[in-house]
Amino acid sequence: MSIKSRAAVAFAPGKPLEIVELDVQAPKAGEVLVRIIATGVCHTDAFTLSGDDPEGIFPAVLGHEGGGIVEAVGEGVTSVSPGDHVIPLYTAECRRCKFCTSGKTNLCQAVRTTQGKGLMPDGTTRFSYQGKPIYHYMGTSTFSEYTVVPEISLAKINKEAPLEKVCLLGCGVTTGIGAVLNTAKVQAGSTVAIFGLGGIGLAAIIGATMANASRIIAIDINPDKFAIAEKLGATDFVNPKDYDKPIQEVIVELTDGGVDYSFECVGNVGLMRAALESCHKGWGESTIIGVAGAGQEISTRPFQLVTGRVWRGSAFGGVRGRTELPDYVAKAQSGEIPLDVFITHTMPLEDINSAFDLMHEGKSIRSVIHF
Ligand code: NAD
Ligand code: AHE
Ligand code: ZN
Repeated sequence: MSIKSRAAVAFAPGKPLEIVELDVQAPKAGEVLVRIIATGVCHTDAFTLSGDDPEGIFPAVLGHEGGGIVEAVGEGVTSVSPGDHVIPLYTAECRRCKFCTSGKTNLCQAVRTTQGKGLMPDGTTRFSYQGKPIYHYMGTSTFSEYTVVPEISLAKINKEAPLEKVCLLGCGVTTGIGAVLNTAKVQAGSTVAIFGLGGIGLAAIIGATMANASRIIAIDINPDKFAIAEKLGATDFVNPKDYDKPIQEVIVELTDGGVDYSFECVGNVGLMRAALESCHKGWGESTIIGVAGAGQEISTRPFQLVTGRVWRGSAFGGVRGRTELPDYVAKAQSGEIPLDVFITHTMPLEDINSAFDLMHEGKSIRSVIHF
């Protein structure tokens, strides 16, 4: 048995999404059918659509920043029931695999292999169009009115929380805050530099204010982003285009030797180097959040690390979604995590391609798509 679902499908890399009516099969054992109420559009969706993602597979239903309501559950599903409000997780949390039980990482691997191939854990897809399979994306595929995800890829959240806002906790906002609090574990009184002021970088500013950083340096080549950065707590604003020397030299001079922590929130390997080299000798730590395309590599002089700087990376802010997202939702409800600031545009699914245009033009922070 299958149901019909309006969806924005990426039929090929570099082409606009097409709105079509898909067939969505009923959830199998351990799976859940979710009616998506709203979804944000993250730069990673654009990255995969561009063809730069080594794991990009087409045709697929992209989208990984959604909020929805459980419509039906497959055999054996116990942690959610129809009517529950949920946020789909691209980083599952099975609580049983070697990764989950290590206590050292949020990178559950229970469904990661099939997820990376655009498939459900049994190796098949639940989406089809005109009888041909359409692939899943990041285990979430939130650009569809109905999606099917593994039970372990759902965070059950408070029904009172507005799904058209807390959907942003499915990726961008959680990633930025979590990278500061969970991955870097920024200490009170520290100096912080944030490279890139999109949804991720702005959320990292919120994380840095939560951590009581003393100085938060916001860096972007688009000065239009500085006003929101200031509203969220940034103390200094730097546009690399205003200088004729490498940006790391500017930051080192500004901070008497470099910052305690830096975050790369763009996906530019040259900027990743600059972010590392902006860190203070002896202890500065740089966290890579941005995603770079196939074939790209980072480099620096090993002396940078020999002399005490540390390079880290962060996926979904190191957050274990089923366990930790309910608390992020509560913080959004109380206003401690301000979500409205991020939502610069809202639009129906039919206009989703304009969300990508706005992102590329630097005019949006987050567009939220309503179904
Ligand atoms: P975005 O497009 O909204 O923002 C990117 C910002 O970077 C823009 O403000 C842009 O002006 C700025 N920028 C571009 N080039 C720059 C440069 N050379 N110097 C300074 N600023 C520059 O993107 P986003 O949604 O915030 O995502 C940012 C990155 O994070 C992307 O690479 C995305 O794929 C990645 N991401 C990673 C994770 C993770 O878990 N690791 C999660 C979400 C997003
Ligand atoms: N598929 C790409 C990498 C993409 C990537 O790094 N994804 C991040 C999340 S970005 C969310 O907007 C991530 O969590 N990665 C960990 C994981 O397990 O995918 C590639 O290079 O192959
Ligand atoms: Zn994302």
